[in-house]
Amino acid sequence: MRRFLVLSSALLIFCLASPAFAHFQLLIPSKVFVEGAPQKVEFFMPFTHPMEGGPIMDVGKPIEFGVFVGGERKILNDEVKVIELGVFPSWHPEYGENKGKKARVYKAEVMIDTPGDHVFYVIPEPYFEPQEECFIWQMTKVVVNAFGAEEGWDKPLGLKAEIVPLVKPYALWVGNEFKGRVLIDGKPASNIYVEIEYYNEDGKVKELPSDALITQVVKTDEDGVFSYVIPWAGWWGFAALGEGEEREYQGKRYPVELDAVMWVKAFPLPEGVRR
Ligand SMILES: [Cu+2]
Repeated sequence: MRRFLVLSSALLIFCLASPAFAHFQLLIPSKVFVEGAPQKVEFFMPFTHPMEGGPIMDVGKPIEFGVFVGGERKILNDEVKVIELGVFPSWHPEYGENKGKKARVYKAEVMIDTPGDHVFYVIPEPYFEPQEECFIWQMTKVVVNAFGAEEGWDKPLGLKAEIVPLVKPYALWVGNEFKGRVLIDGKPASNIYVEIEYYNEDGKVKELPSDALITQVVKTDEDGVFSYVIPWAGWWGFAALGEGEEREYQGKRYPVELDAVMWVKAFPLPEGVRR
């Protein structure tokens, strides 16, 4: 599935006005549950268009990668490694500048040996999007549960922008509703867009009725709360689009789209009850 892109810069006003081209910071763990014995969990963190299966945007090393467990914050920047994946394909609007360029992707490996919810987060480097003339800055979370101790998933971490789940985020069946509250600078973000995409790993989804279905969109209510019913199994990303402070780049000031992102995995229905 590849979109046919006819983008004219005149049509693009700035980040918040163009939800048709959604970027997501991924933070995908190799497992959601650690059980039995201490285990290593690997985290994959490309900045990409997950439903379209690419391309991967080239970004600098994350500002911070870490975990909250038992109310304590552990910074794990030393575990973050860079790998290079792919090049920009010609259909992507940023192709011109990036022709033939390899995109950097970050990975981390973390040993989990204590019980409790491990709320992992990444604060990436703000990404300058030349087509939209703005920065995209996505504070991203995912929860790994260890040894059955279910505590911590619903606590805010105090990130600049964050989704605080209102549903236990690692126990979702297909068809369950995922619900969260968006906080920006600690305050509920009302009436903002939340973009939702499936992580189309291995190109499982090949065709869509329209490009409109690449990204689904819901809005937060007065209290910053949004909800979404997950239609099929796999990893789903939620990106609540906020507004940050302007940032300077090559002598000019640009708007910053400050987003709160969270990843959840929906499990297929158990065999005996599947329709
Ligand atoms: Cu892009």
